[in-house]
Amino acid sequence: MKKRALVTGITGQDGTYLAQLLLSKDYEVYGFVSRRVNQTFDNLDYLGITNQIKIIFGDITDQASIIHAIRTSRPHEVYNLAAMSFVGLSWQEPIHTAQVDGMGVLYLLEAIRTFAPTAKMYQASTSEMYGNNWEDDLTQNETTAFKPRSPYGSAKVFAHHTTVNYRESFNLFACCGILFNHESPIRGKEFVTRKITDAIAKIKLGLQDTLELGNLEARRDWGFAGDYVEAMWLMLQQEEPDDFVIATGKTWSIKDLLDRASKCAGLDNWSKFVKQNHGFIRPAEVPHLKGNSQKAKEKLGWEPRTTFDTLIEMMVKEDLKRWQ
Ligand code: GDR
Repeated sequence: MKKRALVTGITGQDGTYLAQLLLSKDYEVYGFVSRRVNQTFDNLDYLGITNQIKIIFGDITDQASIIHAIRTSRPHEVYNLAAMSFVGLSWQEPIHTAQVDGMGVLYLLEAIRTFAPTAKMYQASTSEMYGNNWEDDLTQNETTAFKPRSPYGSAKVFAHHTTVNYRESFNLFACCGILFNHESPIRGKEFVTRKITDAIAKIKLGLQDTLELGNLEARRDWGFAGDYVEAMWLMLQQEEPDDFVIATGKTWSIKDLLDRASKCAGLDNWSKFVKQNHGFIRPAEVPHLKGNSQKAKEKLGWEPRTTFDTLIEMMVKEDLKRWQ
């Protein structure tokens, strides 16, 4: 019998790579899709897997639709990747963000507890929950206290604690993956990596003159989304549910990212075309992220395979191809 997985947020970057992974493992994959948020299947089309997914329309803030999805798919595994995932927007839409990223998770947990109590659940937690907190060695791990700096981070902290609480109270097999930034050629263009690789490709080809960015000093731990979805799956294959940091253990500034992306496109000096736009500076910034994923290495046997240099090169090459 095939295993069945229900993936919320399947049309996003992570949902798409995860669906590809699950299909390669012979799962029956159900995708929970909101008609209102994202009606396109561009990412799934990009990987050529759209017609292998069973789509169930619904919304993570509409519990009746979640129950319908759970009862229809009868999942062995549920991956909750549905979210308002753009941190910058969360200051403009704080209530919507809390409803989707916070309350949505509670609706899902309740539906699983009631209608599929033996299903295993993955919750997409995030390094944004740490805010401006780190250990003495400047890394964040599973025990580092959360000090979120955005409505997005706060909503995710609520979702994280609620997931852990349902595990401890009702014995649900629920795991939180605390994923640090993870990117790919199908990353949304609102995120800084893809914004930069897309613009650099266009500048290289003479289709754009300038690139406007916010804070160039922030540091992030960037990995490849394709590697990170393997960690999600591994968490649900363990004997016991647990929470894991998934990261590369390295950190780069936006300036480092600009250096690398320009070099990949054969552009010599990004300061000629990059302009600072204060509109992209956040009301409160997370200055430094560098994850310690030692626990994932020891317990899941997971390690990132793709280096930062390879990742950025992959993204720039793909964007050059798209605009040529
Ligand atoms: P982040 O990703 O907020 O870390 O969350 P993002 O790429 O949006 O920002 C990274 C850093 O770059 C700085 N920055 C800019 N960011 C954007 N988007 N646009 C700009 O013009 C710009 N200029 C500078 C930001 O200030 C920030 O410091 C991502 C999301 O995928 C979350 O959903 C996820 O939980 C975390 O990663 C892990």
